[in-house]
Amino acid sequence: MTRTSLGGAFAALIAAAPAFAAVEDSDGDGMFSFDEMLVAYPTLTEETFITIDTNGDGGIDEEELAAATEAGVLPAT
Ligand SMILES: [Ca+2]
Ligand SMILES: [Ca+2]
Repeated sequence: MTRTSLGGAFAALIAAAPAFAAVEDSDGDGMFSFDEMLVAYPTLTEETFITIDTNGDGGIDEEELAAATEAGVLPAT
């Protein structure tokens, strides 16, 4: 019973966090590269990455990531 309630609290925590919080800009250039996106989305394909990169600058900014999350383009994690 304890395990069930703990699981519920954990699920609520995950649901409350923004979906893009999982992606980390590890080199600090202000954009998420394909490699940085792969850390959060291991099944991401280059084709999907290009689709998400709507301004074609080779990196995903937070706006593009939020739009992709809303559109459901990103693979499930
Ligand atoms: Ca980066
Ligand atoms: Ca971009």
